[in-house]
Amino acid sequence: MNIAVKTTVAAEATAILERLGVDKAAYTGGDMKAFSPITGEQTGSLKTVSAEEASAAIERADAAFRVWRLVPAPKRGELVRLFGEELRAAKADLGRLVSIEAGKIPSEGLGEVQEMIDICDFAVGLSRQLYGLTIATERPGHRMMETWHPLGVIGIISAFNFPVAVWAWNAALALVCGNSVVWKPSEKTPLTALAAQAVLDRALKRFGDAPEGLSQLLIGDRAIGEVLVDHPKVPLVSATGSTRMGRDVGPRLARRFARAILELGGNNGGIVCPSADLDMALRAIAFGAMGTAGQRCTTLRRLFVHDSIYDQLVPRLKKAYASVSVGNPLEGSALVGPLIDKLAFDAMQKALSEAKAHGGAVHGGERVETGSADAYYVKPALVEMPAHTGPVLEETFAPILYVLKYSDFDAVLADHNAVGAGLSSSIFTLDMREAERFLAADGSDCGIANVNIGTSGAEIGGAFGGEKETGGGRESGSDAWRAYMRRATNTINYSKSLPLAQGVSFDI
Ligand code: UN1
Repeated sequence: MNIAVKTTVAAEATAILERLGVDKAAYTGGDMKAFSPITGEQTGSLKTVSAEEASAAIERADAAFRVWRLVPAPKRGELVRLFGEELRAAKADLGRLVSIEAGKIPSEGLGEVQEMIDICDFAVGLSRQLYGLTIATERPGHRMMETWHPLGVIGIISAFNFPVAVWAWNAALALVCGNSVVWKPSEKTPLTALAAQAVLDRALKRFGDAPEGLSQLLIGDRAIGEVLVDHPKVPLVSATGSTRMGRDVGPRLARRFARAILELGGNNGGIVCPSADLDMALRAIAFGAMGTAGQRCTTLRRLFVHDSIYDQLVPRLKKAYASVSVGNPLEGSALVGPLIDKLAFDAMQKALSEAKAHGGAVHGGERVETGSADAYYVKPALVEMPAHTGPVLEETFAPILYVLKYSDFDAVLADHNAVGAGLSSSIFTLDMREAERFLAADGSDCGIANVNIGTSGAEIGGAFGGEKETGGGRESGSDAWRAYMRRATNTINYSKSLPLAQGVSFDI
């Protein structure tokens, strides 16, 4: 198959950066090259920071934190409100840049910016709701309460697949919670990071008197991420990426008793039960497995289909796979854009040959030529597997959906949970016993468990994250904000005596 791809993305990226007010010096003449997966062409060369500069940035952020923590939270919310306004104004440009740099189709590029706007709205409301509890005390004339205080410099390490939304989840909460932010974005998507930071800088300017250095961006490689992870003035690092990365970052943070929010791999499963609405399931599976070219943490990777409906669902699914449009996300109506790079393509091909070696029947998965040697488009792959084994047990960050037949509900639940990762999961059923069981303590072991909805595309209002090798962190909605603050328990004695807790007497 041949798809013509116009080689104009670099020029368009530059025009967007100029419109968003990014200093040209930041993305020209530097030592880190940026590329677009759409054509493989270079889109910029960015100035990187040294380890010393990164440390100095953290020190500045710490100084900013000491001022910002004393600003009343609703006033801090005003900064995030302005950020949301600036994002609304920049949505088309920033969404387009996400498409250019991460290869997302337009609605997903725009959706990513919408996710940033949504979290800003959420955080603004939160800025008036950073509640603590008042707790009954066992002593007369005493009061006990808890107070939530700002924490410090929040380090953010983000991945290419959500190059700006995940940063915004963290930054919006961190800022209303009274913290400063230092961000190390993926080396694969640095231009989007420059653009997002420029949008926040605009809000900071309008806000007026925020301390200098409140939100900073560190363009650099892994060594710069390590500075953030090891720096004693960074009490929390929120890191999104592979489980391998988390295995390094987690213990390093633990060694210095810093907090971690780890959002690592997902090997997300879906179960289609006999009573499922198959039309609905089909659409949800197609988006969950092929959307974003299989490059979401929440992408559907394992599908368990009851044997009584296998022959109704799977042929329709195969048809959808065979006919889905793959191509340049900036032109026309493709639903599946490129993989991020050659490494991703190679990993996909390796997983597919392993699947074949384990008896899998592979449909799709081949490269789609575009005329650009350095762009990696693929047909999404549907792989019918005879058993839950081999590559099925690992996350491969590419559009591969392993399809398995099941007959027993308990056995399929066990298989569903028998992988390292525990991020997202879903069940398609109209039988409330199955639905409730899936959500129960002995059901899905994931941080996200859905009924009649796919595994991906979570709203920001819920806490986002997963268990086991996904890292256990929670970001975004619900009470995820608590991780960005420190809790103090305060007991106040307004009586004239000093009763000790637990009835202890100590009379001197
Ligand atoms: C990720 O893939 O890293 O639930 C984040 C979703 C998006 C976020 C995904 N809201 O698919």
